[in-house]
Amino acid sequence: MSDIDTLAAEADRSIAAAPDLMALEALRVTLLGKQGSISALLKTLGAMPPEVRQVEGPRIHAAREGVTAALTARKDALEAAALDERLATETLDLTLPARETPRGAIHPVSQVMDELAEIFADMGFAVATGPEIEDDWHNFTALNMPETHPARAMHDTFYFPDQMAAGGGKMLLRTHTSPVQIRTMVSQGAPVRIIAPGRVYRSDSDATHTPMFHQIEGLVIDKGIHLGHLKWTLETFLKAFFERDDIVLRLRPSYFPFTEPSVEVDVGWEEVGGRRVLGGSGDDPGHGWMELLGSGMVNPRVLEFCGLDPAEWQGFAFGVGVDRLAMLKYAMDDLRAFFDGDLRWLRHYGFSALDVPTLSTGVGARA
Ligand code: 2NL
Repeated sequence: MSDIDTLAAEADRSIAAAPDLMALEALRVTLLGKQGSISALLKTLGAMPPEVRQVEGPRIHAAREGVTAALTARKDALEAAALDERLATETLDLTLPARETPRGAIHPVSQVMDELAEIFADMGFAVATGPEIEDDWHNFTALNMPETHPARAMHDTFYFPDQMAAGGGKMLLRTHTSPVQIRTMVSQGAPVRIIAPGRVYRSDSDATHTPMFHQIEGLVIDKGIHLGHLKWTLETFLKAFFERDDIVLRLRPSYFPFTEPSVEVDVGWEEVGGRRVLGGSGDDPGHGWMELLGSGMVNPRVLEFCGLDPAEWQGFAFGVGVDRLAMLKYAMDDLRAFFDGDLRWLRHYGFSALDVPTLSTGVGARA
């Protein structure tokens, strides 16, 4: 056997015996590297007489190809074995519970918004949203508040000094979510049954007012709608929200430019353990009334602004502060803490992501 055959046979033996990829790579360098033994054989070709080279050349090249193929085959085998071993040892038990409990908390305002959506969805209302930057037509004019209307001043509006709407009107931060309902009536016509929850802005800041707060408005437009529908809807909503069947409403005449007649809604409260809790008639001894909502029958002029014929369509609307509802339901006494972003407050008053409000468990249930 020539030295080529010996070298090739030895190489095959050590390649087959290489225990791991690192040993195999070391072998590759020893055989095929610049200083490798096969490379050394190749270098001898130059000094050979042509007739010898014609015989030895193909043998050396064949040996190199054989070694290369053996290296590749052993590499594939070692890698397959390593994968098999990982697959056998690295098992995942998908039935194990999460190791970490979820961090973070749902803000009470978000939780209450979800509760409201759930309650009104059950009564057939859809949730509508719209822009927080509005023009004065959608925020005021269409709501029967012309340029000179004193209620415009009452709303303490944040105007954008340099922006004008397409029609030449002023741009502003919406002062209520009514423009969402205006947009819905204009674009979809009647009938309508929506709630519009969201952020609203008024230039007002003290212990009980923040310049940004949350409001939810409701709007129903259909044929033959009257105050009875309004009262039933608000009563059903408040009973579901406060999870008490003895919620008593008192409707008082009021004034809003966008409703006629306008109705302010008070809810009876009683004192329990030094705290005012909603429930019972406010006229009973030890009880009182708390103003909670504004509402009314949609002013025919508003319907006309939206392209609806008031002879055909009627409706009711209401508006209520979400932050206020959250404070009442979850016994929080400081509105400003809502927007401080204090994690200690949020851990105390926040909700688990698992506390999804559903009517079947009661919208206020904590998991
Ligand atoms: C309040 C009063 C209210 C409305 C909002 C409304 C919307 C349209 C038409 C007519 Cl599109 N009305 N919304 C009606 C009455 C009262 O909110 O005191 N909110 C906190």
